[in-house]
Amino acid sequence: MPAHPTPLRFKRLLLTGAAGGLGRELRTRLKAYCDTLRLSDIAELGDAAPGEELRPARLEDKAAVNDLLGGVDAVVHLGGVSVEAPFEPILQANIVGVFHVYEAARRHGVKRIVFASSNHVTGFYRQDEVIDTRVPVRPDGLYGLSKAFGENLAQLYFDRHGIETVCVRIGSSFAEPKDRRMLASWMSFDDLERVVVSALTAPVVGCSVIYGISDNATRWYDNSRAAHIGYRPQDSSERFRAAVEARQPALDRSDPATVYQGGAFVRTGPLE
Ligand code: 15L
Repeated sequence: MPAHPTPLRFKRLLLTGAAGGLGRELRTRLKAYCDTLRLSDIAELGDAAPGEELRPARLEDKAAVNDLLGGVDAVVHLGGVSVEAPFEPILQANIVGVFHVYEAARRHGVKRIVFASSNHVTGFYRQDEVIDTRVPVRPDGLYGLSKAFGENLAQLYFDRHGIETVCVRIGSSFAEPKDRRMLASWMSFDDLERVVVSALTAPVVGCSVIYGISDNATRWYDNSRAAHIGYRPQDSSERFRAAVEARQPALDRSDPATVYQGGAFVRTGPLE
């Protein structure tokens, strides 16, 4: 039963990063919204289920990415490096790679992209601040910076070429929150599906930014400027609170990971 009730079906959707943690979740869920789901990754994708097309591709390979977008109606772009890492792999997958995706979209006339951005675009805001989707970026590392580049690229391709994007600054999307920080940043997999399908199907999005979190009692993000996307989270981290707090009773307030929204990302290197 799809978590998002939409009458819209796509002929062919492309999901990049389909072998990753969130890609595997969306692989099973997005099939309900399209006739054909094209899946891409550099990691093993297994066998194609009915209605799936497997297209392994490296994002830094311009020709391969160009082929990948042929004949698709919309793209859910999760592909790339998803944690802090040295500059070279981030440069190739997240900067060169995202450019190839938008160039291919332009050439093939693809008009809607859901870009998996990250809370780490604004990770250096403090945990005692609630920010909306229009504050200046404050990346907490090279990974967050590369996602900020992707968001800016999305804006350029909307302004120049009319390609619409919803940049989803994903919080922490796991089966359950792993620590106290994630009580604020957590997004359930059902809510992940809801935000992605809302972003794919909202009639007019231009280039929008939305934070991808559940309806958590504690949160640092205000999505009111993204209400046009129609994302209505149905889950909350609250039911995990007691267990998480019991597991992590004391917080070290001198630790930057406790002070800043990006958590441990604010102190992970290497910035080389
Ligand atoms: C991210 O952007 C990562 O891809 C994910 O692995 C989590 O660490 C998440 O942020 C987070 O901030 O919890």
